[in-house]
Amino acid sequence: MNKTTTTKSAAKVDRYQAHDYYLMDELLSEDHILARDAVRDWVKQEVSPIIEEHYENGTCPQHLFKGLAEIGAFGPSLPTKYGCGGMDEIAYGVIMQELERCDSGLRSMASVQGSLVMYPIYKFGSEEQRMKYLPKLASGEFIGCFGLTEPDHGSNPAGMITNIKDDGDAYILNGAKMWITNSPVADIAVVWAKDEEGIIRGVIVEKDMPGFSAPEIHGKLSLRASITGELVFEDVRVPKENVLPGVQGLKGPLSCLSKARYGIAWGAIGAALDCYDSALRYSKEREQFGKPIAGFQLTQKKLAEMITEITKAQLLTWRLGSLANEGRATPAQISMAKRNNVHMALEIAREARQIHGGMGITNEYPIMRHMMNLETVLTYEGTHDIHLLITGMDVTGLNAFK
Ligand code: TGC
Ligand code: FAD
Repeated sequence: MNKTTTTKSAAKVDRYQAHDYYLMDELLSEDHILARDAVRDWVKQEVSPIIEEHYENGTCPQHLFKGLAEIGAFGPSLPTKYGCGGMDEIAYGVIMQELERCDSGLRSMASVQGSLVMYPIYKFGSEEQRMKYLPKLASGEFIGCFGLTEPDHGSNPAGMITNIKDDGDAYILNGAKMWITNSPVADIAVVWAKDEEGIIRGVIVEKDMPGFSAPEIHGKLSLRASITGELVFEDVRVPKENVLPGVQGLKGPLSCLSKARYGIAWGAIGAALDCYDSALRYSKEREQFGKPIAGFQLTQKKLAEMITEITKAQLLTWRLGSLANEGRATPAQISMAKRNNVHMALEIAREARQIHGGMGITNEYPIMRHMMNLETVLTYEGTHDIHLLITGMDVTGLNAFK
């Protein structure tokens, strides 16, 4: 029988069972499975019991940064020399999937740190910058954030107005960034700004630099367990040694986005799996008209279509991971997977909500939380429509953005 009242903050028992309809686990190496299972166990023990409460309260479980570091979620595919995992892109993917199986905000904590902060420092930073920041970010001692989006420039970051001006041994940074995951709790921010020639450069801003503030954005009804803020720069003096020397132009931030979008493609499957798992269990336990609702054809249609879509997304993502390991995954291929998998997960959340009936809208089940989170995931890292236009341009050679 259903509980008729919902709990405000009771710890939840995580009943998740993994689903692997096409035996995808057979494609994973022993290392992948070890990494995946370590994250799965940690999530069940440390995060599942508290995530609903943080989501409801709109608080970020900041103590989890250390735990995420311990399970190797920060920069899993970056070199061990800098305290990172030294694993391949599929290991990175399966880790993101297990995190987002619990909550998209949890995956965000890891993907911003690893793909949007550590990756650009590794890829475009000097050896000194790498040694200074990467081990501290990998261990969770430092938290980072990534500033690209501005109040008036979201889908079109090339229009940014945040800028740096030469001032001897430093640059003077002015401007503002909006919707920045982790910014109010970050020790450093990788910020993209235009120099005096209008060329986009990456700079590392440290939290105690005078003129820098990171106010929290309140009122989010999605991704509530993740903290989001602004970045405000008022004549911030950034030493020249904090400029990333290895890249100029929009391809700098966009290549970080490719790395993070790849992680989201994997992660969204996790959210879909959790919704499917909950719907399958509920439909076998819930009886109406004298039998489990799983026995009705219309419920089976929903469940069969869910596992079909999940399996298609798993295969797409597996192939993308193989290409990424060979350095052959194109930005457009990554866009296709991000767009398809997030949309798939959102549709599955909606179907799963129906299977749970009225209980589907309560905090007894993770469905509404996933659904609300996925509305953000559909928009950040490039909106659903922007990714469609990337695919459109890739197949036609014609740019329909402008
Ligand atoms: P465009 O002329 O197409 O490209 C400029 C240069 O960049 C190269 N490039 C890429 N390189 C690597 N990876 C990619 N994905 C790339 N996309 C493009 C391109 O080859 C070119 O290189 P070069 O050498 O010729 O200079 O640029 P555009 O201004 O026309 O813009 C294209 C567009 C609209 C697709 C792009 O601006 C875009 O992707 N917009 C969406 C913005 C976005 O995704 N923002 C995300 C902000 S970060 C975030 O949301 C974090 S959420 C974190 C969390 O909590 O998980
Ligand atoms: P807009 O760009 O204004 O788009 C509004 C609508 O117009 C969308 O539907 C879009 O698809 C459509 N549109 C825009 N251009 C076109 C076009 N050419 N053709 C057709 N349709 C178009 N950013 C960061 O830099 N760092 C972060 O850490 C970060 N974290 C985030 C966390 C959260 C919770 C959220 C909500 C956002 C975050 N973002 C971050 C910002 C995110 O990347 C942007 O919200 C996203 O890129 C869209 O920008 P926008 O919100 O300004 O929407």
